[in-house]
Amino acid sequence: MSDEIVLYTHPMSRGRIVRWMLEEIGQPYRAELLEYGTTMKAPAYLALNPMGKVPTIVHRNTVVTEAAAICAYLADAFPEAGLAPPPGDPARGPYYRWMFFAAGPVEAAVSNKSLGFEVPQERRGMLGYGSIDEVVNALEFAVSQHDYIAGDRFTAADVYAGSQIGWGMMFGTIEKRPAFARYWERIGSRPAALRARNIDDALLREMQERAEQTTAGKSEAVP
Ligand SMILES: N[C@@H](CCC(=O)N[C@@H](CS)C(=O)NCC(=O)O)C(=O)O
Repeated sequence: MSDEIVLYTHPMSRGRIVRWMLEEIGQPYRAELLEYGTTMKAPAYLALNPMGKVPTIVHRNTVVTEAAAICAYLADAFPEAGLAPPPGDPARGPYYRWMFFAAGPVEAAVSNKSLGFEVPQERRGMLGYGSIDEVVNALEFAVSQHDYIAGDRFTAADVYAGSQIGWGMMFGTIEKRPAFARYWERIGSRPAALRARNIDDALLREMQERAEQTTAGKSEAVP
């Protein structure tokens, strides 16, 4: 059984959330970069993640997919990092609450909004997220109660929900409300968040340069 943590990712993906989490826990890890549509859909990777999506981690023969689940798993596997209130701690309630809220209603509402899908008023009751406005209002409530989403301490729920908020504001799917901007300022500039961002930005530049060189090589080869 290997103690090594392997992260399967792409630098422009939800894998960024997990890299941030890994940088927060401070354990060594190895990243395996996959390409959209090719290595991500190859049998070897589908055996780990039948969705053919990133991120996935493998640790001690355990495969974990789903960015929120990976964050929660890592927080529990490395309790010394103090990124999850322990079972029995009252803060475990809001920790679960907002982690699941971000992985379910927020993720679905934001994805649908970015696709231009509007939920008809009379159908809101049957959708887990109701409407994007209700979700964003609830999220604003969540980040306005304390400094962090589960209370007075930064946790893995901030990595996951905070990533949704930071990206949402950047891509225009979540309004830039003052409460979100203040929250993002508190968590998005943490040293681990900056390290993770720098690593993925550099990898993305390298991938883009390689792709440009390949395209240039191909067009030069055309007689
Ligand atoms: N529910 C998954 C979503 C993962 C996901 O959609 N990843 C995208 C990149 S951000 C992906 O791998 N897309 C490739 C594909 O579907 O072919 C999670 O939270 O980890």
